[in-house]
Amino acid sequence: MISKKLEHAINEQINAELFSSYLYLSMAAYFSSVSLPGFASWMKIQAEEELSHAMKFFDYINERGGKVTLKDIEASQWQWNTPLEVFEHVYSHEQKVTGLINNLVDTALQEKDHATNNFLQWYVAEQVEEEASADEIVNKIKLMGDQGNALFMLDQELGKRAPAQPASSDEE
Ligand code: OFO
Repeated sequence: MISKKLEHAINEQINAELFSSYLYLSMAAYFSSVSLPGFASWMKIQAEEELSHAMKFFDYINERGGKVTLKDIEASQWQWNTPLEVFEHVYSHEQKVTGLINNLVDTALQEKDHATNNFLQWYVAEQVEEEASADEIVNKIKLMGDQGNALFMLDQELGKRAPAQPASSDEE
């Protein structure tokens, strides 16, 4: 059975993952509004991935005999000025999430809950990927510029992203 302290901390993280999903969906809406369907599709897939991260925590709490409690999700920013600004926001947001996951690992270790520590390692690895992919896109936009042909090509490239795979428990 999971401790009350960890149950509370993971419930907070479910909220943070749902907020990430909400934020990326808002970015998708922004890209649609400025006629960049490839960027919008990339963000929609990212929003789905975040939802699957929340669900993986949801299932874990239940599996460990805890109780999921869902709270209000903070409203997301909805306006940005350029694609570069959006992806810099994604990168800094992911760095923040990495900090939250690291705090969860610290709590699991303090509680001597090795099963939860083991479960959280999937998220530790995932955050490395999430930061790297956001950083890569930031650098590409900086290199190519976010105007005219370069923007069109980037939009085509991001539109090729394959749909999110569910973050199921058997991936661990
Ligand atoms: Fe859930 O990984 Fe991004 O935030």
